[in-house]
Amino acid sequence: MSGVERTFVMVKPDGVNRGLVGEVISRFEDRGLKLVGARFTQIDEELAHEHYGEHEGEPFFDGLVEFITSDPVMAMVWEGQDATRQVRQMMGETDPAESAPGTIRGDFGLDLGRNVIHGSDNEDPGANEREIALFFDEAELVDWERVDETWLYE
Ligand code: D4T
Repeated sequence: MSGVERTFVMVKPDGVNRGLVGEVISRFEDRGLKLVGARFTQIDEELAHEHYGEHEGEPFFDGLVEFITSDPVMAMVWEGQDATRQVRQMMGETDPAESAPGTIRGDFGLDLGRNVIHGSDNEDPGANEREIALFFDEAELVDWERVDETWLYE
């Protein structure tokens, strides 16, 4: 087993309201990724600004903050080989309209501003660790072995 890492994933308020939390968790579980942290929470303005700080000043920023703070999110940490990139592939493109069927956004979304899920950017080194630290204390993350782990990795 090589390149095992942890990545931050969040079902956004649209996904929570549409009852997609279980579906999203199932997809990652079925793939073989391991859930090591989860928190159902409502993001406040301060955390929204920290999390989406790179977009401050963009025309869509205020709407994005209003949306992400509007209702609960399901914040999670998933672990596995190449987890950050694999999760991004399973999510699809930022715009659901450009996302392939079979991806989460391609199966469950239509609009850029309601794209169901967030996952750390695999092209931004350290994004996963930075985002995990924003939402979780180290003690909230669990080290454990899936019973099928020896069948998931060579
Ligand atoms: P997130 O961060 O939500 O996982 O999305 P991505 O990583 O795939 O994409 P992003 O950071 O570029 O965009 C963050 C968030 O802003 C919304 N958005 C984006 C929007 O409402 N209008 C826009 O024009 C853009 C570019 C969607 C995702």
